[in-house]
Amino acid sequence: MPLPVPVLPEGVDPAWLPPAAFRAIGGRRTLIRGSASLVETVHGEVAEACRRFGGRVERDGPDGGAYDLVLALGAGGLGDEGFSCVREGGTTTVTASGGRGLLYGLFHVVRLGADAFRGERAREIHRPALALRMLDHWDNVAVHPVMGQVERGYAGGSLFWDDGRARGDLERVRAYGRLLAACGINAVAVNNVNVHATEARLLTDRIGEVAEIAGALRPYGIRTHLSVSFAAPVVLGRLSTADPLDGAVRDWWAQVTRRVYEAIPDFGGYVVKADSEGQPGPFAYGRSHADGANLLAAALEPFGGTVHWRAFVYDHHQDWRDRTTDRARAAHDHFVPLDGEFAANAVLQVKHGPMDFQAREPVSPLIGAVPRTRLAVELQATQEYTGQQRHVCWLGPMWSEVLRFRPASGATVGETARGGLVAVSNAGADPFWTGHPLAQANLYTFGRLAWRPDAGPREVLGEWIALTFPGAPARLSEGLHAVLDGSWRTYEKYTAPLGVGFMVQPGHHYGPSVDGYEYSPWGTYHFADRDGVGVDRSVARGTGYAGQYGKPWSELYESPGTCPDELLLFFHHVPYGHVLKSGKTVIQHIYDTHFEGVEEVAEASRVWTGLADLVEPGRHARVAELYEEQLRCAREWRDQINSYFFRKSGVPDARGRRIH
Ligand code: GCW
Repeated sequence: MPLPVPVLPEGVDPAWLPPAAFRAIGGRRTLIRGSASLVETVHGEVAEACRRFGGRVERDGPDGGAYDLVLALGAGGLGDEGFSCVREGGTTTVTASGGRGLLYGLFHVVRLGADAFRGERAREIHRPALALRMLDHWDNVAVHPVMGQVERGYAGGSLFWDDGRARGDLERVRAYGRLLAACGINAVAVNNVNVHATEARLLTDRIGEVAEIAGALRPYGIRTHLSVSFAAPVVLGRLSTADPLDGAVRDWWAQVTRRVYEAIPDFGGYVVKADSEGQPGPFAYGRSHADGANLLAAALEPFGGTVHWRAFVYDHHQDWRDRTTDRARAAHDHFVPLDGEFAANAVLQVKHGPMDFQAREPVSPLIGAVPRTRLAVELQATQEYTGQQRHVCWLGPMWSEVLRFRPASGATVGETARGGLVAVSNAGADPFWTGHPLAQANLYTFGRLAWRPDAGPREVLGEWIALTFPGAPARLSEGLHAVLDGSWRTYEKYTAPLGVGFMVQPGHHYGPSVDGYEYSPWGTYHFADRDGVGVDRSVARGTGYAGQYGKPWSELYESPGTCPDELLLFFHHVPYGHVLKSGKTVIQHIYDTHFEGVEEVAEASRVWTGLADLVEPGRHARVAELYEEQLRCAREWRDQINSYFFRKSGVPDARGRRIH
């Protein structure tokens, strides 16, 4: 039986799957062959498209030239997720070895649109470069007194949970799964890595609620994962210890995990934030993080599950007076000595930068430094530090730079992430899914880069535009490129300069506060004084962090003369008069970029205004309104940063602009 396409609740945006995106398929004759549960999903999609656009779909019919499109299970060797696509003699044929592959093949044809049915197409084989393409939701089940329903969520409530319980509305979850499948995502962790009391129980007596979500996501090839508390045996099991080497603790995890698999046979595994920002972990028992991860890995192993163990372990009670501790060093210091000790089904999940999802950071030196450990790279689609989905900040170029970076090991980050690519989700119950309608582009881009980390981000953005705005005239797609392509660099220009990071309002992290974290325990300092600014992380004079990289990066980052401009203040404390490679002094660079950043936002907002006749009024108005806020906030950043550094340095702007 074909699986009906989910019906979007009234008022919810179809994002990159508007009905018109299926026009080319829906008007044609399609044959579907093979049996597997996901083939029913494919059939449902094509049937719905045909219902709308007048085409025809048949199941398991005979060969023959009568079809425009054949979607067939058959050929081996393409893996569960791969597919081939060829067009000859007037028929486009997608072949896959497994149901997921066929679904991805269908969405490939959707992306091609009418081009899928023109002329001849040589056979192409598509396979994901990374087997795991995952979203981590920082969703709480119960509304948290400080963090709310979704920690760092800027898109309304949770898609899964509402004020203490699972949402009844699984149709919306199904629609979400469908969107995710269309960009290649195949795994979702449904609760926050900070596991509070209510959420801890999802693992045991509330696993049924997780099973329902898993049931809604399964037809789209998405596996469900759960964040768990390392202290669960104590908190839930009433054991006196959670010591990973204790026999009773191991038995407890084994039994609980068996019950999880009874409820969810294709369960993906656990995500764990341990000994990090107050979460419990193995340190309390004098055990290592490999001991901790291997405990859960052993429980999951009989069922083929994986534990994603986060490497975000650092001292968040640092004394700002102490210049020897460097938060940036922490993940490498903790985990490099454990290389080779993790079980085969334990994945070390590393944030892409050494600090915390800033608009600019170097690539984490841990990536490439643990060759005997399966590693997943974690990105942040939710825009905690990049404008909180009130600012346009398309992260494709940043992620692509990270994924193409070559640590000393020689392979790119994308190639090193054998354990997968993960993003903290930016989606929620908001009618546009992501709060800011243009932030949908981040979610789509993440999925496509996880499928192909070496893909060109601008091309991916082009796909998103073509799908989201079917038949967009050139003026619209050019306008969208104009406001999105450079938006990350624009954001970088008006916020913290030259890789120094933070300078945000403490707590919620929105808007500027240059010294907001300067005397705090969080380890996020810029050390500005009257002479200069930046953190000395050199080996010769500073914290030694630069030495955590292999060559050539350790040498390049070591000296201000060779360090790339955009990371200068991350690695060095330099005088305001220090001349950058660009030929400008640091202070003049700060002034110039902050004036430019605001102008660029104003220009983007003008471009958007000019697209009013080409975008539905609701979407246009929402973005226009958000541009007002972005512009206000960018001015605030410009004026606070420029005034702060003018007052510290006493150096006037060479161009005589007004600094308050
Ligand atoms: O970026 C920081 C956030 C925390 C988050 C933490 C993490 C889930 O401010 O809200 O906690 O990172 O990644 O664990």
